[in-house]
Amino acid sequence: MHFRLVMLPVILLFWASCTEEPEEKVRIPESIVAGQTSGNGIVYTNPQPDDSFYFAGLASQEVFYDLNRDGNDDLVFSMTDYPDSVSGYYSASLRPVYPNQIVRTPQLDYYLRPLNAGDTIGRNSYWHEGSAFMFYEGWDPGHHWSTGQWDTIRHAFAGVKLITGADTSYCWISLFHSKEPPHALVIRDYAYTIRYTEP
Ligand SMILES: [Ca+2]
Repeated sequence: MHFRLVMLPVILLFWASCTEEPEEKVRIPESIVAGQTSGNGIVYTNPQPDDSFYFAGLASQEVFYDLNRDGNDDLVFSMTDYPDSVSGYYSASLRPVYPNQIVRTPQLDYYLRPLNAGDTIGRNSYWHEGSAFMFYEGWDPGHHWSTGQWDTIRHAFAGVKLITGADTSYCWISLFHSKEPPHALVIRDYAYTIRYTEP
């Protein structure tokens, strides 16, 4: 009896070592390319129809967006319109929900960088955790101004970094907007990186 009790843990240990699975290599992509729809660790989503947010004419309107559908909002799209009889402004902006980040324009800080298809989104992108304007248009008597690269660009890619626990996930969003009524922000499609097991 004593012998069996002593040997049992040894036998169990031997059995466990024999049945151990070969070690799997779990990786997460270190970057994503704007417009990339496939690859190891790439999740591509193409909402049908597009996710369209129409500005309801309120002074300010925010839309919370859960990009990776995990139940936690990742981004906030906002449109603001403050007109009165002589002056006002109209703007659209994107704010990452903490601790997420978005790619800004280095030479034009506080503005969301419009990325082109093929641009790499990764560690070396110009990240910021604050809100960034897509465009800002203002007017007062005899004066009208407009800033932000999206003022003249209707469609481009936005770069997003989702930080969930220990994982950093890089994303692109194909984003369209119309300044003309009805004001709209449209998410055409997007993709993000996730952990995957190397084949
Ligand atoms: Ca989420």
